[in-house]
Amino acid sequence: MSRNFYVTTPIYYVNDVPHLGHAYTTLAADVLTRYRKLKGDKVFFLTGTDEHGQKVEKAANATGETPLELADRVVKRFQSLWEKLGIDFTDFIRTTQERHKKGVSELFSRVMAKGDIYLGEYEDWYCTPCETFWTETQLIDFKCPDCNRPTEKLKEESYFFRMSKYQDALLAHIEANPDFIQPKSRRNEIISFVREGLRDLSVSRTSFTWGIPVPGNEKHVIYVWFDALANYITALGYPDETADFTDFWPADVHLIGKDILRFHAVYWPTFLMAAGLPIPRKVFAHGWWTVEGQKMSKSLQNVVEPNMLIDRYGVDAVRYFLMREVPFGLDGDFSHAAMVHRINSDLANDLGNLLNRSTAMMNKYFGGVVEEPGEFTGTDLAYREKTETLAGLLDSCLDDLAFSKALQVIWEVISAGNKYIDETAPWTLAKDPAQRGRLATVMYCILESQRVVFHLLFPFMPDTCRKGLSYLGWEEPVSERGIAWGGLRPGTKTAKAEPLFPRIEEKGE
Ligand code: ME8
Repeated sequence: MSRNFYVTTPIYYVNDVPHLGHAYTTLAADVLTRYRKLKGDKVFFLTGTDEHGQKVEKAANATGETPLELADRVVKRFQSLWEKLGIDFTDFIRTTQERHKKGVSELFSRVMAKGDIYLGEYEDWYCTPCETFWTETQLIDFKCPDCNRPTEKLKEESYFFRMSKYQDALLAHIEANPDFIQPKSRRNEIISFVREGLRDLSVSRTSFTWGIPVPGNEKHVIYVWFDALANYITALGYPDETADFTDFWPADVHLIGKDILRFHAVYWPTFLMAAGLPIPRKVFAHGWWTVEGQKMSKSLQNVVEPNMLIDRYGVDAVRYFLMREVPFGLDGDFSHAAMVHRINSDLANDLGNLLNRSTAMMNKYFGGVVEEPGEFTGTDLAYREKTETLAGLLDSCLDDLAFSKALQVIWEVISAGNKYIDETAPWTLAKDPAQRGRLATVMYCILESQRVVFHLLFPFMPDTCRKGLSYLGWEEPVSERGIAWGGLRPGTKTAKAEPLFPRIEEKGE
């Protein structure tokens, strides 16, 4: 049954150009989107940029641009990367857009009208890179406990959100909805954080001006996280009750990195409770990538630039690697050696070689034309069954956002294909004219299993799968219909495949 599905990525700060971490979350959202669409769902996939706040203002000062000039320049870098990475988003929101500013002001006003935002005074330690206030006891050597950078003491008049009021309701919600915060280890962290007690949250600043003014008191700008989190609803049209808002809110899943979980699993739900709006169904925090064993950082000059990776290895190899190498939710390491190894073993050897040898045999034995299969033997049936159960396995992997596991189970069918060829030995059958019917059946199974695989792998590697399907003579667009066994019609003309992934020389080979 078709349903509506709403997936989001964080909106990325424009003080920095896109790196591996940004590409990772956005890619995961894309795979999920393409998978849900393949299953016939109506999907809204939102990404965008976070353009307000002191961090962006400071970066603009440093480059001599206005914050908006900086944003206009950097946003293009994100948008062109998403195009190159094959990201199929529905909408791209920029927090400097009118629609967003209007929605944020309205959200702020409504929460204030309810009495949950009040004017007070703030004195605490601020970490600008994290855009976060800390109490003195939370600091470690007066440095930010999250990023270990220096903090500064700020005292200012500020509006406060009565977050404390929602502590019990939030805890009850988290406890009643075990899937709300994932993975589980992260959920436990949030539960302890909330249990320790929620303080009211400063939600305005007077020390700089680059932000959305507080309605009715223009001396203040709205706190950048209040502004940013609201993107998930302003993009749907909030405060207007648009069709998108009705169809897609609450979000099915907010995909984020582990460093911004508290904002999404504590601040955001309490803002929504105060505004009388439903809470997202799931917040999933993925892990962080290190690079060749080291933390990725500008000062180490080891920031992995996704454009460079795509130019070097090709878009689908990068998509495959990022989704396959590390279970979603855990930290992982990027290295060129690991990338090249995956390309050679999984993509060139297993996937590419299977298509190659089977289309070559088709050409040789049948002039590339698919023949009517005969009766299936035990080996054929086992191979067919392995192929047919794949769709169900993938469903459960993707429900759990287990992207790596999903690719693993797809690869089991690909390996089964290579093994099936070795066992059935078409080259031996081809020598005996009496075995021509048997050969046709074997070749049919080989092609048909790959056709199903290319459908199910499509969300991960769309270009490769389109190519693969066209070698198999499959002209229809990729859709749920194509997942079922038996789609390949006798008479279809296949073509000998060029290698999908040429091998790359491995150091030390
Ligand atoms: O936090 N590995 O934006 P941002 C994996 N504007 N992910 C990484 C990473 C790494 N090495 N480094 C960063 C913001 N990330 C806010 C979001 S949402 C309402 C506002 C991830 O550009 C990080 O975990 O600093 C985060 O999810 C994302 O990049 C965006 O970071």
